[in-house]
Amino acid sequence: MDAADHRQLVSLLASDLAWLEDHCRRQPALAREAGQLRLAAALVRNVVGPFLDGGPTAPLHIAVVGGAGAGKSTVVNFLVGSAVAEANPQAGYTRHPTAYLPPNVSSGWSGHLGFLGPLRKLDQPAPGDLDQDVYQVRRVPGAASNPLGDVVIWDCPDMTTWAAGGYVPRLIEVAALADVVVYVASDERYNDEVPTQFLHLLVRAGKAVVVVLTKMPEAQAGRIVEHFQAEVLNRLPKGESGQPATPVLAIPHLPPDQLADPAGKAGVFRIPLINQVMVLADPATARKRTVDHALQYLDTSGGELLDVARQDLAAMDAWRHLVQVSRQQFDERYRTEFLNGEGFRRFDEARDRLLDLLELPGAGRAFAMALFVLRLPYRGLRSLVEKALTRPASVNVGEAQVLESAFRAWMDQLRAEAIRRADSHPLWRHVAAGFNSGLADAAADQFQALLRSYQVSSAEEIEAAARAVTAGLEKSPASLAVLRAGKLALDLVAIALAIWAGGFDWPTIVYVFLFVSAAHQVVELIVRQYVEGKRSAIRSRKMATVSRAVSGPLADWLARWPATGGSAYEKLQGALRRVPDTIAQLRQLADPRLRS
Ligand SMILES: Nc1nc2c(ncn2[C@@H]2O[C@H](COP(=O)(O)OP(=O)(O)OP(=O)(O)O)[C@@H](O)[C@H]2O)c(=O)[nH]1
Ligand SMILES: [Mg+2]
Repeated sequence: MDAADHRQLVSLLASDLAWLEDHCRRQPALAREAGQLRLAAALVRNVVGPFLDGGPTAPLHIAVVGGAGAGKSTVVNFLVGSAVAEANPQAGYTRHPTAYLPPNVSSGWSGHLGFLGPLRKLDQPAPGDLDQDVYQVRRVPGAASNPLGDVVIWDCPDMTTWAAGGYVPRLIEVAALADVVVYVASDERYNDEVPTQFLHLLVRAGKAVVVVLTKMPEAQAGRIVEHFQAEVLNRLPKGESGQPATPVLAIPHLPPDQLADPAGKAGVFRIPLINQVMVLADPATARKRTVDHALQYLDTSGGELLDVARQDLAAMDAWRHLVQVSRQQFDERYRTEFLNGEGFRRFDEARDRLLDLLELPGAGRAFAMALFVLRLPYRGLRSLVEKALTRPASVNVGEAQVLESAFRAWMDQLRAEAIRRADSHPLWRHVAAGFNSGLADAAADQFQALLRSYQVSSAEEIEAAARAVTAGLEKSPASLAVLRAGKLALDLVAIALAIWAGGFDWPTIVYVFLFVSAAHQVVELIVRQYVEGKRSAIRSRKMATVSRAVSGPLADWLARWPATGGSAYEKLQGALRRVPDTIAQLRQLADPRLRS
């Protein structure tokens, strides 16, 4: 496998994860999952990709994260050793990441393709509250080199909500990049829900984390650290990351002159922080650990990341199933309410024409007429019996009418089911809302268009099938002659039998009437049977045509409807299939280099 291949894998995985993230972002209830997917994609782009590309393992990246106004920018200043970052009393001031490069730190690490995703590097310095998808890099002036060595220190926007589409993903980008994360929480708000969830996510993602608690009175520092360990860190699911315990430090509330001089007047609080970070930012091992943990996290949480998609797929499957079941009911209704009652009278005419054809033409006409006369009493009797036996034909409702009412029932069923299930998944809510805003009308338009083109072809089809009953014989004089001869033979046999049975006596007349009628009845039965076969064939064909040309395309249209924006269903399925595969392949590519 060469460089191009691993780049392809990295961009495939990143774009699948990005697509899933976008899919979650459209569902407000899945904001947290969207954040999780963003972290996964950013790990792929910012950590795994550059490593497989053979990028340098230095400088290391240290990201400072936490809730709004927690003291992140203040902690950045402690890490850098001078007041470089804008600490601002307005909580939520910092809106895009800023990288601080202490003296002697290498640059040129930002050139990797896909690095920090959509974040654009600013050419000019800008205030920290610039709310755009950007990041800036500031070289720290001064001669003293940083004890942390070759590190980039990132000041980040706050983590206060998962929902924000704007600045939170910027923070997640940098957190994913980081080799060490410094998590900052202030004394009043160290237990806030969303920052805590984010901390848990970072630890589970295998990040090396140092916690800094800020702004408490110095005397309470020990108690608050203990409380934080018990209440926040110990709620982490155990054994998930295989990480050593997360260190927790305190920087108490300091006067402004100490804040302004972190390396001097506040040195007593800075040194323990620097020491803790140095342990984790070991240049020999830190980057490999970052890559290894990123891949491990992707590997083990891949299933969980995809759960959102699985739920959506299950909901879509349920919707598709419902559409198919109700489509079958539509077809069934057409069969019972129209096809089974429809006589297709054109076939009665075809049957009479076929019987006519079997009669002798030309010279034989007189013989045929004679037989016709002989059969008159039987005919009269039969039509009397038929009239007595058959019930008046029920009025058959027109085809279009049946199809239209079956369509309305179909829509009613879908609407009712969507409303019933609206609380179970956003997809059903989406469908239910659709029915309130034009889905039924759009479906009706689809249906009418399908119906029109079906009706045109259907009328022609019946006509052609009815014509085909006799067309074959009319075109083949030889077969017609054989059949006529057969019928003639049957009539002659009937007459012969009558004479044989009655002798040359008066009962023969009665026998002739009877036998000739019976012979004709036999022929009529055969013809009737044949035409009935054709009639039921046209029934099946019409059923198939309605299914293929009307209910099928309409069901497809309906099944696709909730997946707004094209083939979302197929894309979800594709992503579900590919993501675990791609992760495994990247793992295989990275392993030899991680071990070397
Ligand atoms: N007096 C005093 N003020 C502090 C201390 N730590 C932080 N502050 C102040 O608290 C405010 C917020 O601190 P920042 O470091 O800007 O917090 P932040 O987390 O970066 O905030 P955002 O970027 O707005 O989310 C600033 O006005 C700081 O000066 C401290 O120890 N003593
Ligand atoms: Mg700040």
